[in-house]
Amino acid sequence: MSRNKMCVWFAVLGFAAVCGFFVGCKGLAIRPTAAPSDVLGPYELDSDGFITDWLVVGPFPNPGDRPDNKGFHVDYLKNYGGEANYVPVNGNEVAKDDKTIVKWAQYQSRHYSRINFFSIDHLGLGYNEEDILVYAGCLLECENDMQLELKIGSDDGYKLWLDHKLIGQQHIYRAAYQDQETYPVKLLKGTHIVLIKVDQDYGSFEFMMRVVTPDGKRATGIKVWN
Ligand SMILES: [Ca+2]
Repeated sequence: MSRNKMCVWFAVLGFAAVCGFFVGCKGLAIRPTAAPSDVLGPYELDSDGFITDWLVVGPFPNPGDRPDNKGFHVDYLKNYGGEANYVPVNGNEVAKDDKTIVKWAQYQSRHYSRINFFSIDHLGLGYNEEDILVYAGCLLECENDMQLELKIGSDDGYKLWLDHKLIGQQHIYRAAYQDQETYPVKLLKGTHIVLIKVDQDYGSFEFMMRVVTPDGKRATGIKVWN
């Protein structure tokens, strides 16, 4: 075989190997950007499958009135790659449009499935503060490939990204109840990034998310990292 032909074959084989790698990785989560020592956890889902350990950042403005508070459509992470590309990391800063800085920090809800944003000290929210929104995120590590359901309850609306893909949104005004929406997902073995943005018009301000099997049971073999 001539030298030129060999070069062509090496190029073809190299291309095939790279394609095979990416096909094999399809659906796998992007690895966390933080060094392992900076990632908090692991934590367990609670007895009903709720995620109780989150990184949270905010608040951000959500001006306007029902039915269209404006912050819902504003990407407050646009200077950091955008909501769809974002990886929450404990301690990372987010500069707001008014030049103030907010930081991602952990909140652990040990006794309640609801994540009540008014209970999160580092958000510094006033009593029943209105017209705001926050982001929350975590990593889910699956020990095997799993068919699961993510079930959400929210007050008020939300956008939900899984591994940088917008998988659900509700621009809505309501009280939060368990399992208001269900999103079936197949999570492959590895680490997956969950990012949710919850907005607030007035009144209570909270959300809840649980991870269950298709028959509604608490998922096993999942660890939560912050
Ligand atoms: Ca509300």
